[in-house]
Amino acid sequence: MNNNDTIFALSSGHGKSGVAVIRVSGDDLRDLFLRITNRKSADARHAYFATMRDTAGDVIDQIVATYFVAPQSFTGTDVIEIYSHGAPAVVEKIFEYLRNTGARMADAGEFSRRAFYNNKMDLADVDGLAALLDAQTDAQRRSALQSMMGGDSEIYNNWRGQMIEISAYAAAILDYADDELPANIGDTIRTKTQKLYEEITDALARYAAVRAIRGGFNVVLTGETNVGKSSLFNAILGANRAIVSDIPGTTRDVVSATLDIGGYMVNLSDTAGLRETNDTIEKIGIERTQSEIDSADIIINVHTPDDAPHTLPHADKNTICVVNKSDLTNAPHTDNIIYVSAKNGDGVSELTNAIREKISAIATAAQNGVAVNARTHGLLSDAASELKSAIDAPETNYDIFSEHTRRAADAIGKILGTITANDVLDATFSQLCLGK
Ligand SMILES: Nc1nc2c(ncn2[C@@H]2O[C@H](COP(=O)(O)OP(=O)(O)OP(=O)(O)O)[C@@H](O)[C@H]2O)c(=O)[nH]1
Ligand SMILES: [Mg+2]
Repeated sequence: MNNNDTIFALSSGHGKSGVAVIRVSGDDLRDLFLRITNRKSADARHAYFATMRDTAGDVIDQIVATYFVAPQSFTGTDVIEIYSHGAPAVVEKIFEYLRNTGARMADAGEFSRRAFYNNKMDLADVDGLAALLDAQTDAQRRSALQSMMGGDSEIYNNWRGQMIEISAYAAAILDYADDELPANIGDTIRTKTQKLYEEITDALARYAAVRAIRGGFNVVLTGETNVGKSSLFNAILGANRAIVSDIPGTTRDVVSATLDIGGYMVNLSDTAGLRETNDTIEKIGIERTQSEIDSADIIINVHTPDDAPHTLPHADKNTICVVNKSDLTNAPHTDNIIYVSAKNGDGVSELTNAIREKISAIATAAQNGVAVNARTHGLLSDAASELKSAIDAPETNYDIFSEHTRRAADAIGKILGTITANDVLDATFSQLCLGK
């Protein structure tokens, strides 16, 4: 293990910038640090101002550099951070310098991989870090930070610890006499297993919401042709994106745009209006509308004053009922229906507020507990089904009970990377960019 070749990468963003951060990781980088900073001695975790020179003595740049001594660094190895001017030519010159010392460019995620091997991070933390680097909205930032800072790992470790203990007790029931074990141990472990099963099923149920926070909430405009869906789409966006016309059946393809509503990322889609049609292309459009509806987190059902529902058509909690073209009528309003006019902008901000409220309600439910992602979803489902099999095992068969709870613990171990295969590691780290 103790064989970390020296790697480097640009950890700050690419392109022209005020300052660039170049990170170097390896075993015993003290000499390299002294050469870079042109010093005779240096303390760890101090910022040193220096004039960095190449081997010919020509100045590369004026820099600030810091030396982190293992294990007190991001990777757990020795680390040097060089803060130079952000010009691509400066960065390239520093890379050349480092290459000449025998260092090599790091692979994507290689710093985090070292952090993982040196027990600085587990895989749940790495998932959080990847999500944080992708965060575009405040809600994404908060959710990712909680995972990255060990919030999820704590819950997973706790679950795994309980499962291992339960499995051990179940095995002990077979091997020990009753009076050598805690009273009612059989009942106790069954109750505990049931509770764990419920907690994990709850976490799985929050997956859709966590996915929406991380990837954006899918909000879909639907309704009959010509009700003004495309007009409303443009009004919400504040931009003329979708084609509007008085010809029914104008929109064929799904038109989507991303926007920030109250700190949440929203993927808003305009769809083909629903009607009976013989037009082949329009039919395909309507099929696409249906698949958008299937993957929607929130549906906006658009009507006009002519077909305005007098009561809410369905009280689905994730549907918003809208009557558009409110400029054409003075008819009294019905509760819980939002009246808008895409034409003059009336009610559009009420509609955006309603979308935000629905999103907040979904997001609040997802705030507590682990941020289930695509990788962990499968493993959590495995854990849940093992626990279910344990619960369903015959009262007398603690052998089977012990085996299933142990397998559940293994599934959680895989989430943390305590038990893992190389392909899982490759997939997890490669989602990170260079320099992380
Ligand atoms: N008076 C009035 N007319 C509107 C309003 N919103 C849309 N319209 C008009 O209604 C017609 C249809 O608008 P679109 O936005 O194309 O309707 P759509 O629901 O997307 O229609 P399809 O794509 O065919 O399903 C156009 O002539 C719009 O100018 C509104 O708030 N008030
Ligand atoms: Mg349209």
